[in-house]
Parts: sequence; structure tokens; C-alpha cells
Amino acid sequence: MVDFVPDHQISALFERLKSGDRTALAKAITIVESTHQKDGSSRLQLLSEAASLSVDSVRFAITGAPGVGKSTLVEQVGLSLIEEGHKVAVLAIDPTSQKTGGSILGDKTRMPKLSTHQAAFVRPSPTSGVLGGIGPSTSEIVLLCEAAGYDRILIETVGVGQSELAVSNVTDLVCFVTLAGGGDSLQGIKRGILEIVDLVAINKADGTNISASEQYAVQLESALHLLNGGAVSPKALLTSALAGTGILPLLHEMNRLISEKKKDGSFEDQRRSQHQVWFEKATLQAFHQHVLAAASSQELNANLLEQVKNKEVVPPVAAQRLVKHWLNNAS
Ligand SMILES: Nc1nc2c(ncn2[C@@H]2O[C@H](COP(=O)(O)OP(=O)(O)OP(=O)(O)O)[C@@H](O)[C@H]2O)c(=O)[nH]1
Ligand SMILES: [Mg+2]
Repeated sequence: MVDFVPDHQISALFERLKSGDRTALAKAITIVESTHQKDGSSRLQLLSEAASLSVDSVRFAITGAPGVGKSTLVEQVGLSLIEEGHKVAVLAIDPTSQKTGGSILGDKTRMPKLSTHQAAFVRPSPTSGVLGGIGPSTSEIVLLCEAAGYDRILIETVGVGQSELAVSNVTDLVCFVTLAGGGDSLQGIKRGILEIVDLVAINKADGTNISASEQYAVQLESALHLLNGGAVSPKALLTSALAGTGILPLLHEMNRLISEKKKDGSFEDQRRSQHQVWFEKATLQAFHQHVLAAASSQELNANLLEQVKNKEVVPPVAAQRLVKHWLNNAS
């Protein structure tokens, strides 16, 4: 938990963050991630300052089943983006880290060069119990990284059904990583995933796996073509994150798709609707916090709680009473 931070210290912290100080960025992220009431104003001040900067950034999602090579691919793509002159922030979101606490280290060791590179910031994030790990604070962390000068954001997340949709709400492009053969075959990929991906990387296309990967790419591209009703459909490209092959063509395609989105206006449209979703989620979150804070200090809550525990009132009825009472008393 972060202790209370006065406004002037937040301004000083933000100035350091803006100049690229990683310690300041890490501290700001901790403040934003903390849901503690005391940090509310510090969090909002940081976010307002960050949002007032106009940053020409691109946010990429790298998603896929566990173990397909996402982190290894992020290391390669990240290093190539740095070669292009960018500063790269990586948010590695691991839905299992909450339980094990161990995979965080795993992610960093899969990105040995990136996590120690001057032009990169690698931040493993716990998931706070949110499905797929994309929580309300993900957009906020992205904003802080951008304010600190990181103009390319890579968000690694394990694909667990709904999480692809969640990650597509906070990024400009979704790259789905998959493998030829094994359990992650075409039938195993949920239709919902294919509907939102912008491109597919068939990873581990190396050694004896090359021809199977080539066949799979053809299969996948025709499935994607059908799904898109014959319109322009996502490409499936072969990569070997381990050998470093196919990385530049993948990055080239990612950049090409972004330029296209910028040209036809869909990049900006997408960001605008993402802001709407973010606003809706933040409203619910703020409402939730206020109701809970107000309710917890009320006698009514204590009485209701007793009644609920004694099974005298069913929880949904108690909840309605509590919220109605709060609304009637909130001016
Ligand atoms: N042969 C081969 N192995 C790879 C390739 N990419 C990654 N691996 C290996 O696959 C294993 C998993 O790689 P990660 O990068 O940790 O995979 P991940 O998708 O990030 O895994 P989670 O974060 O646990 O979901 C490691 O042993 C890697 O060395 C590749 O292109 N070819
Ligand atoms: Mg990983």
C-alpha cells in the first residue's frame, strides 16, 4: 500500500517521470494500481497530467495460449522497435501470477535483453483477479508509460477467451500467437478470437516444424478469409522467436496495418470508442468505491449485514435497500 502523497510531491514525481526516470514511473504505476482510497487524488492528478501530454504512440497486443512463445516474441519485436528508434514499454500480464507469484520472473528471463535495455521498460503486472488480466488500471498504466516517453507499448496477455476482447479494448492492434499442430490447432481456436485479431504469428516455425507451420498458415488464412466474407483478412506469418526469424516481416506487417488504420481514420475512431468504454468502466468503478465507502460507515450496512448473515434478508434485496438508501442520502 502506498502512503498518502501530497499534491506538490505528485507534481515533482510527474516531472521526474516525464524526463524518463524509471523509478518515478514505477512509483507512479504503484500509486495508480493501488485502489486504496487515500491514493485517489494522487492517482487522478497523475492521470490528468499524463493525459494532458499529446503522445504519438502505438499500442500492440500480443496474445495467445500459454507457452506459445509470446514473451520470447515480445523480446524480439521489442528489440526491433528499439532499432527503429522507439522507446518500448512492455506490460506482461499474467493471469496465473496472482496464485503462483512465480511467472513474473519467468517473463523477465524470457526478455533478458529487453528488460535490461535503456530504451525499454518491462513491467510484469499481477492481474488483480480480472479475467485475462486486463484490469481497469491497464489503460492507466499505458498512459503513464507514454507520458514517460515510451511510444511503443507491447501488452502480453494469455488468451483465455474473453481476454482477447478485453485487450483489444486497450490496444490499436492485436497479434495472435499460435502454433502448428498440438492442442492449439484450428479447431481449438475460438471463433471470437479470430474475429478480433489483426494478424497471426505462427511461432516456433523452426527445425522440423517448418513445413507443418507453412501448411497451417495456408489453412488459417483461408479460415480467416471465409470469416471476413472475402474482404481483406488478417495475414498468418511464420516466426521463430527463438531463432529470430520472421520477426522483421511481422513488424513490417504490424507497422503497415497501423499506417493503414491511420490513413482511413479507423485508428482514431478506435481510440475514441476505447475512451468511451474506459469512461463507462471508470464510472462504475468510481460509483462502486463511493457506495462502498459510504455504506461501510453506516449503521444501516451493519444492520443489513447481520440480517443477511442470519438469512433474514436475501442478499439482492439487501443490496437494493443499501444502494437506494445511499442514493437518497447522497446530495
Ligand atoms: N522452438 C522454439 N521454441 C520457442 C520459440 N519461442 C519460444 N520458444 C520456447 O517456448 C517456451 C515458452 O516460451 P515463452 O516465450 O515463455 O512463452 P509464453 O507464450 O510467453 O508463455 P506464458 O507467458 O507462460 O504463456 C520457452 O521454452 C521458449 O524458449 C520458437 O520460436 N521456437
Ligand atoms: Mg510469457
